[in-house]
Amino acid sequence: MKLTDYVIAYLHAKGTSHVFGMSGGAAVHLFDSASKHPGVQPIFMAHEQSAAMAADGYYRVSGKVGACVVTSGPGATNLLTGVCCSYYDSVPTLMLTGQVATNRLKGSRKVRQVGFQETETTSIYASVTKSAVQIGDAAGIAQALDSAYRIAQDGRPGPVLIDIPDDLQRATVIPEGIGRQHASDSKASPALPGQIADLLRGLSAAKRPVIIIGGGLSTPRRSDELRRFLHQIEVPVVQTWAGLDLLPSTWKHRIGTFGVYGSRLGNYVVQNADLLICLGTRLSQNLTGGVLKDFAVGSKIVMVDIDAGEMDKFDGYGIEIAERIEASMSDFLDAAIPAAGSFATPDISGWLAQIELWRRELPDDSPAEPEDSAGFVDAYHFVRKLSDVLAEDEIIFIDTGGNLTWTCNNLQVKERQRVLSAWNFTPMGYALPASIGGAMAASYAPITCIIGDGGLQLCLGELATVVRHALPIKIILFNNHSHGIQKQTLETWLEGRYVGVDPASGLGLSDYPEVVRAMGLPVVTIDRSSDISAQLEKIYSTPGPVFCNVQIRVDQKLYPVLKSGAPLDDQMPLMPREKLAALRVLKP
Ligand SMILES: Cc1ncc(C[n+]2csc(CCOP(=O)(O)OP(=O)(O)O)c2C)c(N)n1
Repeated sequence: MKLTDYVIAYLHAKGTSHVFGMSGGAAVHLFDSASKHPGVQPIFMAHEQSAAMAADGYYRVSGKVGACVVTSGPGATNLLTGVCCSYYDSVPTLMLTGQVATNRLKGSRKVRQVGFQETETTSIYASVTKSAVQIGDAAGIAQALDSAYRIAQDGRPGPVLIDIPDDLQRATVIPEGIGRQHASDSKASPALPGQIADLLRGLSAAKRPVIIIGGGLSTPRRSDELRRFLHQIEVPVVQTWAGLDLLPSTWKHRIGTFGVYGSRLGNYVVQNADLLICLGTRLSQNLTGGVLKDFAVGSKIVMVDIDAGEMDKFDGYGIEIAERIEASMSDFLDAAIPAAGSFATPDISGWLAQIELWRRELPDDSPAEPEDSAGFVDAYHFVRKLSDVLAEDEIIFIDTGGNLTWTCNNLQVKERQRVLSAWNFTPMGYALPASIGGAMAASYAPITCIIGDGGLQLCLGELATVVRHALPIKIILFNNHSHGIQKQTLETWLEGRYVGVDPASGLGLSDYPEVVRAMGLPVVTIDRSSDISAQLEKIYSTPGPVFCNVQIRVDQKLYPVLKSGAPLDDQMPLMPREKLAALRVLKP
């Protein structure tokens, strides 16, 4: 059997149904094999970066390893930004990169290149994959694929890469072990039941407990088990953005988001807690704020994480993680659900009353229903209207910048919706290619892609991919004719001196509706608030792709937001100082 046929058959046996990529001299055999296999469809993208993002989106939607095939040199290097998205969000993907033939590899010779486009792919990717290997002979492919699938998914998941020299791709291999199952290396620690018993005892004794849930509960996804656990313990829950879709917005004890761009209520709850239990979140700086010693000062912090390094990293840096439970979310929940059966619910009526008081008293930063001024719409208002229209099981990919912030802070998440983004790497230009991968993973189920006009420029070519496959993606462009988030950064830090953030300060932006129409997509423009609902109804009842150009007000701010250096409960726009102090349970 030809080696590339073996590779594709292996992917199929593991449940990977699509390979995303672009052709090139060192990738033709892999694509030829994919095109001949009835169960693996090659999807040709406009850019390899997009292919890696599509593979990432494919996993987030299906839970199956996403795969890419690209050529050597520039094909391989172009994957980098997409691979980083997967690495930092713990998404298992498999990158298959072509390489020059083994007799053209430079080996130990003191030169930069021997073969055409020769590039040391594995060393480039060593720091952003769990494993990056080049096979040295054809027989090595079986072992390389076995290891790749195991490593990608075991422990803390992440991307892996196999570099395959061109001559080996054409070699013959004996088709052994295709699809064989491998026992996982992961085993729950024997200490886990005792640690969970301690955690539940602590929770029963707490006066102001809070559970924080994050993206680690989605890689792999454990939302059903999480809900079962939360039902049993009934304490307030705050979410990171990556954990936004783990619970519907109507969940009884759901508080909302917290962090630098999080909700004021979420930040008050976290800052005033006496027990924080962190599940599937590494407490990034975007959550804690920049001054770690001011984070949740009166709280005991318990963290459950598969990666001990994420819990130990705070030692000596201002946050004390009092209890560290090293476990996967699956192992933790499998043990915690039965243990919580005999849980003694704490009396937290005072805490719940305090939260209700904050809910009433904290300022609402999203503007009220705006006047119907023709020419633009308010982003907060638009997202609320969009929430009404989106289906119960809609898959929503969001890019980065203001559009991400406005959406995460205002979307009313429904029962089975998915809300997805490259949370930790946040490159512009992610949402559209990831939506393509998601659409393939969900067998052409409807997808909503939210993106800014800056982000769209980085992946514009992928609109051709959407058209080519008639993918039912509703692309919602938050068109504020600028890099909205960057404008606000410059207003905060450089007295509003704009550089390279809008056309007047040096940025080139196109007439997107015209460009997109020329690329073959239907375009609808929304530019007055009274039209939003009717236009959205029309868009969402139209089958296939639709591009929705939403004219967002150019001066739209991202509020509330924390200025670096401030404690979490002191977001901008700043509250009167007396009110800030009066609302704090714990006085600094
Ligand atoms: C590839 C990449 N380059 C630069 C940045 C820094 N950055 C973050 S958001 C942003 C502007 C985004 O503008 P736009 O997509 O129009 O979104 P808006 O904030 O206006 O909603 C920039 C330049 C980034 N995140 N990714």
